[in-house]
Amino acid sequence: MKKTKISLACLLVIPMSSFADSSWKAFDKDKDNALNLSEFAGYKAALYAELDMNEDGKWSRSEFVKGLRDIKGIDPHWLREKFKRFDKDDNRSLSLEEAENEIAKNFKWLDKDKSKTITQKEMPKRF
Ligand SMILES: [Ca+2]
Ligand SMILES: [Ca+2]
Ligand SMILES: [Ca+2]
Repeated sequence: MKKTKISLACLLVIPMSSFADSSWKAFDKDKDNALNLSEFAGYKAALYAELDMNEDGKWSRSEFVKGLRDIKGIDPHWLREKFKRFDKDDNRSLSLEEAENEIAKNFKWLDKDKSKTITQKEMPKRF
């Protein structure tokens, strides 16, 4: 299987201003009102960087659940379920690889018409 390469590791070292203030539109580099995979990965990487409180490049369950609840107002019960699904090796921590996998899967899932971009219409409200 060909692995989609997203350089999340590189993106994480970019200093981020507060994620809460920026919408996905800030990551739409070519301004076509849609996110391609690399733009989407940039968006997600910024969000994940914000979640990693102790900046160890991994996400504990509490960082993931508490962070997304505080930033996005997402239901913690739902987040815990999500974390369990993301955490493939079940060590209660998300690695970069696990996060990258999820970002690629998430992108595919959101791209309903398989156009390889996520348009404004496909974008979930909470984005
Ligand atoms: Ca775009
Ligand atoms: Ca961490
Ligand atoms: Ca894990």
